[in-house]
Amino acid sequence: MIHPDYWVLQDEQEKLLNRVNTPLTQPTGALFTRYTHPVLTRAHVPISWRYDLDASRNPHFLERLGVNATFNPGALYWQGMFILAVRLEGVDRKSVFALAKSPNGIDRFTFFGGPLIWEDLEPAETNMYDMRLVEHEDGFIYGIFCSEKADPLAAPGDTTAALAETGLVRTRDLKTWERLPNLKTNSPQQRNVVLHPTFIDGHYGFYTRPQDGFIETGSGGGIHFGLCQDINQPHIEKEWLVDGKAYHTISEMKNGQGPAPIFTEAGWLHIAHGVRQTAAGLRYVLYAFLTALEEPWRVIAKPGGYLLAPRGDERTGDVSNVLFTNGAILHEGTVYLYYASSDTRIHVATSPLEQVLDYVLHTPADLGRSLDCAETRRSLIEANQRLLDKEGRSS
Ligand code: M1P
Repeated sequence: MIHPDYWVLQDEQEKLLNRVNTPLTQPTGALFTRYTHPVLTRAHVPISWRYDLDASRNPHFLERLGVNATFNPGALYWQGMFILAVRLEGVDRKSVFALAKSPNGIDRFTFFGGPLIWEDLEPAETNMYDMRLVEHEDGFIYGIFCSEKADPLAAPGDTTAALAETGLVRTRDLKTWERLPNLKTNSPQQRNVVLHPTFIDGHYGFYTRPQDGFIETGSGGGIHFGLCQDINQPHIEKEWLVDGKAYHTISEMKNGQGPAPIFTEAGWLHIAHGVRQTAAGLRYVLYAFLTALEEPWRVIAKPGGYLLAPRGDERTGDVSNVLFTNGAILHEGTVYLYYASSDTRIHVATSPLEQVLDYVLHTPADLGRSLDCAETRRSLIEANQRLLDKEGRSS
């Protein structure tokens, strides 16, 4: 018999799932519209995925398989639905992937189908997370994610050293998933690897992030690009720099490609994350840049600074002061950016593509030095003063 508390929880969750998500009033000039509520939290996870509903087996109706957080989703517009491939982290710290869908991309996201499962090709793999969903020109939908295991070269007794590689799966129907071997590169570790959606001279293109260690990128770091001939035995021989980390910028410590870039007439639109060190720990913000259509590794425009940084409640969570994105959708001229705050919950922010391109193409670059930045600001002030002198209201 179903435990009676189930119906109480079910009614509560029903209200949450049907809650309307209204846009927040933005300060004038804000690039993206944020929304009142996160689109997905752990409270959205179906009750039957967490509780044993049977009153005889679970008389106190305890949550048997708790969920700690829902974050860092890949995103795809597919068959009229906004689809998210969510990182669903159990209280046991293992992440699994689960799909959620919404008819409008802003609210009414519901999980469906249960956690994704495929052939276990990598038995040493302990954790999987941060899937990018990419509809490739070859007809498959790919899931590219971080495949993590204990570092086999860890010093005796070190139970924290980890090794990050790139896992790959593909599907045509979001139901049956085929696991491919992990991507091989010449870098000791990789995270934030993303498949480019089109072929490059008949090759698969990948944005990579070579790194020496699990957290520190060391001599590696920076978003790179590499080509792979055979996706069934994925291997990249050579990686070259697309957008590097740099001293005293938002990406001083590291950066990483977010979703696969979005095709626009002006170039490939990239949204990435940049990480800097602060006295309170790492700070993750989101930034954008544009690359050439024929050479998606060549940056043609890069505004200075961030486009979205943690704000209000977004600032706190399991890993505070973090915004991270690995999912975005361009639908009917609007960019839907799915981002997680502080490794805890998922939000959406929207902006007309035209506005995002204006931002990317016309925002001054970071010139790298305070005095040069002062000069940029002084030019703006002087140009504005000339305009105000001509047209301004007299007081
Ligand atoms: O905790 C913040 C983020 O840290 C990692 O990103 P990066 O490799 O750039 O440091 C990832 O583990 C990501 O999942 C996480 O949100």
